[in-house]
Amino acid sequence: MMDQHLHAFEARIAAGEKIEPRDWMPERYRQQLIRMISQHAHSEIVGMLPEGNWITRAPTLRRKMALLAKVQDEAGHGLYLYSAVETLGADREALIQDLLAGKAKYSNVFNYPTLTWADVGVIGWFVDGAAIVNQTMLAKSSYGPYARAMIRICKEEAFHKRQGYEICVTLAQGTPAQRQMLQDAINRWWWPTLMMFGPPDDQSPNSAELLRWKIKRKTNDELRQHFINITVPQVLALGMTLPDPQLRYDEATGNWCIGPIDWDEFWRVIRGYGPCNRERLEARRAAYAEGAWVRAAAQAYARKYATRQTTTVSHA
Ligand code: FAQ
Repeated sequence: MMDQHLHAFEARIAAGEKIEPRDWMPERYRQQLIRMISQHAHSEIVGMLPEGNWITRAPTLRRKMALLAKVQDEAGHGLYLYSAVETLGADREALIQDLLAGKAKYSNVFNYPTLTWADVGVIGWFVDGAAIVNQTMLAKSSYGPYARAMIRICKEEAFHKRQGYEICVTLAQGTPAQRQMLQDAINRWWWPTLMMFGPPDDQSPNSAELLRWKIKRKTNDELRQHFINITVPQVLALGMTLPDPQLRYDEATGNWCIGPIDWDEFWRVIRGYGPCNRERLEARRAAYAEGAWVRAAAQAYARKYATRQTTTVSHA
Protein backbone atom coordinates (compact mmCIF):
# COMPACT_ATOMS: atom_id res chain seq x y z
CA MET A 1 0.00 0.00 0.00
CA MET A 2 2.80 2.36 1.04
CA ASP A 3 4.70 1.44 -2.14
CA GLN A 4 1.63 2.25 -4.21
CA HIS A 5 1.36 5.68 -2.61
CA LEU A 6 5.05 6.36 -3.16
CA HIS A 7 4.84 5.19 -6.75
CA ALA A 8 1.85 7.46 -7.46
CA PHE A 9 3.54 10.38 -5.67
CA GLU A 10 6.74 10.00 -7.68
CA ALA A 11 4.76 9.68 -10.91
CA ARG A 12 3.07 13.01 -10.15
CA ILE A 13 6.45 14.63 -9.50
CA ALA A 14 7.84 13.18 -12.73
CA ALA A 15 4.84 14.60 -14.62
CA GLY A 16 5.65 18.06 -13.24
CA GLU A 17 2.56 18.28 -11.02
CA LYS A 18 2.58 20.36 -7.84
CA ILE A 19 2.11 18.60 -4.50
CA GLU A 20 -0.44 20.39 -2.29
CA PRO A 21 -0.78 20.32 1.54
CA ARG A 22 -3.59 17.74 1.68
CA ASP A 23 -1.99 15.37 -0.83
CA TRP A 24 -0.25 12.19 0.29
CA MET A 25 3.50 12.71 0.63
CA PRO A 26 6.34 10.61 2.06
CA GLU A 27 7.30 11.60 5.59
CA ARG A 28 10.86 12.37 4.41
CA TYR A 29 9.49 14.79 1.80
CA ARG A 30 7.50 16.59 4.51
CA GLN A 31 10.48 16.69 6.89
CA GLN A 32 12.86 17.96 4.22
CA LEU A 33 10.47 20.77 3.36
CA ILE A 34 9.96 21.71 7.01
CA ARG A 35 13.76 21.81 7.46
CA MET A 36 14.39 23.88 4.37
CA ILE A 37 11.45 26.30 4.53
CA SER A 38 11.90 26.97 8.26
CA GLN A 39 15.62 27.69 7.75
CA HIS A 40 14.63 29.99 4.90
CA ALA A 41 12.03 31.80 7.06
CA HIS A 42 14.57 32.27 9.87
CA SER A 43 17.08 33.63 7.33
CA GLU A 44 14.66 36.29 6.15
CA ILE A 45 13.97 37.39 9.74
CA VAL A 46 17.60 37.37 10.92
CA GLY A 47 18.54 38.90 7.55
CA MET A 48 16.73 42.11 8.54
CA LEU A 49 19.36 42.81 11.20
CA PRO A 50 22.56 43.61 9.25
CA GLU A 51 20.86 46.20 7.04
CA GLY A 52 18.47 47.35 9.77
CA ASN A 53 21.62 48.55 11.50
CA TRP A 54 21.89 51.34 8.85
CA ILE A 55 18.31 52.62 8.76
CA THR A 56 19.02 55.44 11.20
CA ARG A 57 22.24 56.36 9.37
CA ALA A 58 21.16 56.20 5.70
CA PRO A 59 22.81 59.13 3.88
CA THR A 60 19.61 60.70 2.44
CA LEU A 61 15.86 60.54 3.00
CA ARG A 62 15.40 58.72 -0.31
CA ARG A 63 17.95 56.07 0.70
CA LYS A 64 16.31 55.73 4.11
CA MET A 65 12.85 55.18 2.61
CA ALA A 66 14.12 52.54 0.18
CA LEU A 67 16.05 50.73 2.91
CA LEU A 68 13.10 50.79 5.30
CA ALA A 69 10.87 49.31 2.60
CA LYS A 70 13.45 46.63 1.80
CA VAL A 71 13.91 45.53 5.40
CA GLN A 72 10.15 45.46 5.85
CA ASP A 73 9.85 43.28 2.75
CA GLU A 74 12.22 40.76 4.35
CA ALA A 75 9.94 40.59 7.40
CA GLY A 76 7.03 39.91 5.06
CA HIS A 77 8.98 37.11 3.36
CA GLY A 78 9.68 35.53 6.73
CA LEU A 79 6.00 35.58 7.70
CA TYR A 80 5.00 34.25 4.31
CA LEU A 81 7.43 31.34 4.71
CA TYR A 82 6.34 30.55 8.28
CA SER A 83 2.82 30.25 6.85
CA ALA A 84 4.10 27.95 4.08
CA VAL A 85 5.78 25.70 6.65
CA GLU A 86 2.55 25.54 8.68
CA THR A 87 0.83 23.94 5.68
CA LEU A 88 3.08 20.92 6.41
CA GLY A 89 1.77 20.61 9.96
CA ALA A 90 4.75 22.30 11.63
CA ASP A 91 4.16 24.50 14.66
CA ARG A 92 5.38 28.06 14.03
CA GLU A 93 5.94 28.84 17.70
CA ALA A 94 8.10 25.71 18.16
CA LEU A 95 10.21 26.66 15.13
CA ILE A 96 10.73 30.17 16.48
CA GLN A 97 11.70 28.76 19.88
CA ASP A 98 14.33 26.58 18.14
CA LEU A 99 15.75 29.69 16.47
CA LEU A 100 15.88 31.64 19.74
CA ALA A 101 17.51 28.69 21.51
CA GLY A 102 20.26 28.58 18.86
CA LYS A 103 19.13 25.12 17.66
CA ALA A 104 17.92 26.15 14.19
CA LYS A 105 20.04 27.03 11.18
CA TYR A 106 19.73 30.22 9.15
CA SER A 107 21.85 31.54 6.30
CA ASN A 108 25.59 31.85 7.04
CA VAL A 109 25.72 35.25 5.34
CA PHE A 110 23.80 37.12 8.03
CA ASN A 111 26.48 36.47 10.63
CA TYR A 112 28.83 39.12 9.27
CA PRO A 113 28.88 42.78 10.35
CA THR A 114 27.79 45.77 8.25
CA LEU A 115 30.69 48.14 8.87
CA THR A 116 29.96 50.91 6.34
CA TRP A 117 27.14 52.24 4.17
CA ALA A 118 28.70 50.44 1.20
CA ASP A 119 27.76 47.15 2.91
CA VAL A 120 24.08 48.02 2.41
CA GLY A 121 24.67 48.41 -1.32
CA VAL A 122 26.72 45.24 -1.62
CA ILE A 123 24.20 43.16 0.37
CA GLY A 124 21.41 44.22 -1.99
CA TRP A 125 23.56 43.48 -5.03
CA PHE A 126 25.32 40.26 -3.92
CA VAL A 127 23.10 38.71 -1.23
CA ASP A 128 19.75 39.51 -2.81
CA GLY A 129 21.31 38.67 -6.19
CA ALA A 130 22.30 35.24 -4.87
CA ALA A 131 18.87 34.80 -3.27
CA ILE A 132 17.23 35.52 -6.65
CA VAL A 133 19.35 32.89 -8.43
CA ASN A 134 18.45 30.31 -5.76
CA GLN A 135 14.80 31.25 -5.43
CA THR A 136 13.99 31.53 -9.13
CA MET A 137 14.89 27.85 -9.18
CA LEU A 138 12.76 27.20 -6.06
CA ALA A 139 9.78 28.90 -7.73
CA LYS A 140 9.65 25.69 -9.80
CA SER A 141 9.77 23.50 -6.70
CA SER A 142 7.38 20.54 -6.55
CA TYR A 143 5.68 21.76 -3.36
CA GLY A 144 2.90 24.19 -4.38
CA PRO A 145 2.82 26.61 -1.40
CA TYR A 146 6.63 27.02 -1.41
CA ALA A 147 6.82 27.52 -5.19
CA ARG A 148 4.05 30.14 -5.11
CA ALA A 149 5.65 32.01 -2.20
CA MET A 150 8.89 32.18 -4.20
CA ILE A 151 7.25 33.92 -7.16
CA ARG A 152 6.22 36.93 -5.09
CA ILE A 153 9.42 36.94 -3.06
CA CYS A 154 11.58 36.96 -6.20
CA LYS A 155 9.72 39.99 -7.57
CA GLU A 156 10.56 41.90 -4.40
CA GLU A 157 14.16 40.64 -4.32
CA ALA A 158 14.63 41.99 -7.85
CA PHE A 159 13.78 45.47 -6.53
CA HIS A 160 16.19 44.93 -3.61
CA LYS A 161 19.00 43.98 -5.94
CA ARG A 162 18.48 47.10 -8.05
CA GLN A 163 18.45 49.41 -5.03
CA GLY A 164 21.71 47.78 -3.88
CA TYR A 165 23.41 48.00 -7.26
CA GLU A 166 22.34 51.61 -7.64
CA ILE A 167 24.00 52.48 -4.31
CA CYS A 168 27.16 50.76 -5.58
CA VAL A 169 27.09 52.56 -8.95
CA THR A 170 26.82 55.88 -7.09
CA LEU A 171 29.77 55.01 -4.84
CA ALA A 172 31.81 53.75 -7.80
CA GLN A 173 31.35 57.13 -9.49
CA GLY A 174 32.20 59.02 -6.29
CA THR A 175 35.38 60.16 -4.56
CA PRO A 176 38.45 57.90 -4.12
CA ALA A 177 37.34 57.36 -0.50
CA GLN A 178 33.89 56.23 -1.64
CA ARG A 179 35.40 53.87 -4.22
CA GLN A 180 37.68 52.46 -1.54
CA MET A 181 34.73 51.94 0.81
CA LEU A 182 32.91 50.04 -1.95
CA GLN A 183 35.95 47.92 -2.77
CA ASP A 184 36.34 47.00 0.89
CA ALA A 185 32.68 45.93 1.13
CA ILE A 186 32.99 43.85 -2.06
CA ASN A 187 36.08 42.15 -0.60
CA ARG A 188 34.30 41.26 2.64
CA TRP A 189 30.98 40.03 1.16
CA TRP A 190 32.20 38.08 -1.89
CA TRP A 191 33.17 34.80 -0.22
CA PRO A 192 30.32 34.63 2.34
CA THR A 193 27.88 35.23 -0.54
CA LEU A 194 29.36 32.35 -2.54
CA MET A 195 28.97 30.15 0.55
CA MET A 196 25.23 30.95 0.69
CA PHE A 197 24.60 28.35 -2.02
CA GLY A 198 25.61 25.63 0.43
CA PRO A 199 28.53 23.18 0.53
CA PRO A 200 29.99 21.70 -2.67
CA ASP A 201 27.86 18.99 -4.29
CA ASP A 202 30.05 16.16 -3.02
CA GLN A 203 29.59 17.39 0.57
CA SER A 204 25.86 18.15 0.40
CA PRO A 205 23.97 15.38 2.24
CA ASN A 206 20.47 16.68 1.38
CA SER A 207 20.86 17.41 -2.33
CA ALA A 208 20.20 13.91 -3.70
CA GLU A 209 16.83 13.58 -1.98
CA LEU A 210 15.80 17.18 -2.75
CA LEU A 211 16.68 16.77 -6.41
CA ARG A 212 14.93 13.40 -6.67
CA TRP A 213 11.67 14.95 -5.46
CA LYS A 214 12.25 18.20 -7.40
CA ILE A 215 12.20 20.31 -4.26
CA LYS A 216 15.48 21.68 -5.65
CA ARG A 217 16.00 21.55 -9.39
CA LYS A 218 19.67 22.49 -9.56
CA THR A 219 22.67 21.62 -7.41
CA ASN A 220 24.47 24.01 -5.05
CA ASP A 221 27.51 24.21 -7.36
CA GLU A 222 25.41 24.79 -10.49
CA LEU A 223 23.62 27.75 -8.88
CA ARG A 224 26.86 29.14 -7.43
CA GLN A 225 28.49 29.06 -10.89
CA HIS A 226 25.48 30.78 -12.44
CA PHE A 227 25.68 33.57 -9.83
CA ILE A 228 29.43 33.98 -10.39
CA ASN A 229 28.95 34.24 -14.16
CA ILE A 230 26.31 36.96 -13.75
CA THR A 231 28.13 38.95 -11.06
CA VAL A 232 31.80 39.04 -12.14
CA PRO A 233 31.07 41.18 -15.25
CA GLN A 234 28.98 43.57 -13.10
CA VAL A 235 31.90 44.02 -10.69
CA LEU A 236 34.30 44.64 -13.58
CA ALA A 237 31.85 47.09 -15.18
CA LEU A 238 32.12 49.27 -12.06
CA GLY A 239 35.93 49.21 -12.31
CA MET A 240 36.13 47.16 -9.11
CA THR A 241 38.00 43.92 -8.40
CA LEU A 242 37.23 40.68 -6.58
CA PRO A 243 39.37 39.32 -3.73
CA ASP A 244 40.42 36.23 -5.69
CA PRO A 245 43.85 36.13 -7.38
CA GLN A 246 42.89 32.89 -9.15
CA LEU A 247 39.74 34.29 -10.81
CA ARG A 248 39.86 33.67 -14.57
CA TYR A 249 37.53 33.35 -17.52
CA ASP A 250 37.46 29.93 -19.15
CA GLU A 251 36.80 30.31 -22.88
CA ALA A 252 35.99 26.61 -23.33
CA THR A 253 33.11 26.50 -20.83
CA GLY A 254 32.14 30.19 -20.77
CA ASN A 255 32.48 30.11 -16.98
CA TRP A 256 34.32 32.41 -14.61
CA CYS A 257 36.47 30.05 -12.52
CA ILE A 258 37.22 30.93 -8.89
CA GLY A 259 39.92 29.93 -6.43
CA PRO A 260 39.15 27.65 -3.45
CA ILE A 261 36.39 28.59 -1.00
CA ASP A 262 37.30 28.38 2.70
CA TRP A 263 34.73 25.74 3.70
CA ASP A 264 36.14 25.60 7.25
CA GLU A 265 34.92 29.16 7.71
CA PHE A 266 31.47 28.17 6.39
CA TRP A 267 31.07 25.22 8.80
CA ARG A 268 32.32 27.35 11.70
CA VAL A 269 29.79 30.10 10.95
CA ILE A 270 26.79 27.78 10.56
CA ARG A 271 27.70 25.97 13.79
CA GLY A 272 27.33 29.26 15.65
CA TYR A 273 30.87 30.64 15.69
CA GLY A 274 30.74 33.41 13.07
CA PRO A 275 31.58 37.03 13.88
CA CYS A 276 27.97 38.03 14.71
CA ASN A 277 26.02 34.82 15.57
CA ARG A 278 25.74 35.68 19.23
CA GLU A 279 24.70 39.29 18.53
CA ARG A 280 22.06 38.17 15.99
CA LEU A 281 20.40 35.74 18.39
CA GLU A 282 20.49 38.26 21.22
CA ALA A 283 18.73 40.79 18.97
CA ARG A 284 16.06 38.22 18.05
CA ARG A 285 15.51 37.24 21.70
CA ALA A 286 15.15 40.91 22.69
CA ALA A 287 12.67 41.53 19.85
CA TYR A 288 10.67 38.45 20.88
CA ALA A 289 10.49 39.60 24.50
CA GLU A 290 9.60 43.17 23.57
CA GLY A 291 6.88 41.94 21.21
CA ALA A 292 5.14 39.77 23.83
CA TRP A 293 2.43 42.38 24.53
CA VAL A 294 1.68 42.73 20.80
CA ARG A 295 1.17 38.96 20.44
CA ALA A 296 -0.99 38.86 23.58
CA ALA A 297 -3.13 41.77 22.32
CA ALA A 298 -3.50 40.23 18.84
CA GLN A 299 -4.53 36.87 20.32
CA ALA A 300 -7.03 38.50 22.69
CA TYR A 301 -8.54 40.42 19.78
CA ALA A 302 -8.71 37.26 17.67
CA ARG A 303 -10.53 35.42 20.50
CA LYS A 304 -12.98 38.30 20.99
CA TYR A 305 -13.60 38.54 17.25
CA ALA A 306 -14.18 34.77 16.99
CA THR A 307 -16.72 34.90 19.88
CA ARG A 308 -18.55 37.81 18.25
CA GLN A 309 -18.73 35.92 14.94
CA THR A 310 -20.17 32.83 16.67
CA THR A 311 -22.75 34.98 18.51
CA THR A 312 -23.79 36.72 15.28
CA VAL A 313 -24.18 33.40 13.48
CA SER A 314 -26.19 31.80 16.31
CA HIS A 315 -28.58 34.79 16.38
CA ALA A 316 -29.10 34.72 12.63
N1 FAQ B 1 23.73 28.80 5.62
O1 FAQ B 1 22.89 19.34 2.25
P1 FAQ B 1 23.04 20.82 2.06
C1 FAQ B 1 17.89 35.70 1.62
C2 FAQ B 1 23.37 23.69 5.85
S1 FAQ B 1 17.29 34.20 2.11
C3 FAQ B 1 23.48 28.01 6.70
O2 FAQ B 1 23.65 21.28 0.79
P2 FAQ B 1 20.48 21.85 1.24
C4 FAQ B 1 16.96 36.87 1.49
C5 FAQ B 1 22.13 22.93 5.48
O3 FAQ B 1 21.00 23.47 6.11
C6 FAQ B 1 18.71 33.14 2.24
N2 FAQ B 1 23.39 26.67 6.61
O4 FAQ B 1 21.62 21.54 2.30
C7 FAQ B 1 17.53 38.06 2.11
C8 FAQ B 1 22.50 21.53 5.94
O5 FAQ B 1 22.29 21.42 7.35
P3 FAQ B 1 21.07 20.52 7.99
C9 FAQ B 1 18.32 31.80 2.65
C10 FAQ B 1 23.53 26.13 5.37
O6 FAQ B 1 19.24 22.13 1.98
C11 FAQ B 1 18.45 38.85 1.44
C12 FAQ B 1 23.99 21.46 5.71
O7 FAQ B 1 24.45 22.80 5.63
N3 FAQ B 1 17.82 31.04 1.52
O8 FAQ B 1 19.05 35.75 1.43
C13 FAQ B 1 23.78 26.90 4.23
O9 FAQ B 1 20.47 20.78 0.18
C14 FAQ B 1 18.99 39.98 2.04
C15 FAQ B 1 24.34 20.71 4.44
O10 FAQ B 1 23.88 21.44 3.28
C16 FAQ B 1 17.29 29.82 1.66
O11 FAQ B 1 17.17 29.32 2.75
C17 FAQ B 1 23.87 28.28 4.39
N4 FAQ B 1 24.12 29.10 3.36
O12 FAQ B 1 20.99 23.19 0.50
C18 FAQ B 1 17.12 38.44 3.38
C19 FAQ B 1 16.79 29.17 0.40
N5 FAQ B 1 23.89 26.06 3.18
O13 FAQ B 1 19.78 21.26 7.74
C20 FAQ B 1 17.64 39.59 3.97
C21 FAQ B 1 16.21 27.81 0.63
C22 FAQ B 1 23.73 24.82 3.65
O14 FAQ B 1 21.09 19.19 7.27
C23 FAQ B 1 18.57 40.37 3.29
N6 FAQ B 1 17.22 26.82 0.94
N7 FAQ B 1 23.54 24.85 4.97
O15 FAQ B 1 21.42 20.45 9.45
C24 FAQ B 1 18.01 26.21 0.02
O16 FAQ B 1 17.94 26.48 -1.16
C25 FAQ B 1 18.91 25.12 0.49
O17 FAQ B 1 18.43 24.68 1.75
C26 FAQ B 1 20.40 25.52 0.59
C27 FAQ B 1 21.19 24.37 1.23
C28 FAQ B 1 20.94 25.81 -0.79
C29 FAQ B 1 20.57 26.77 1.49
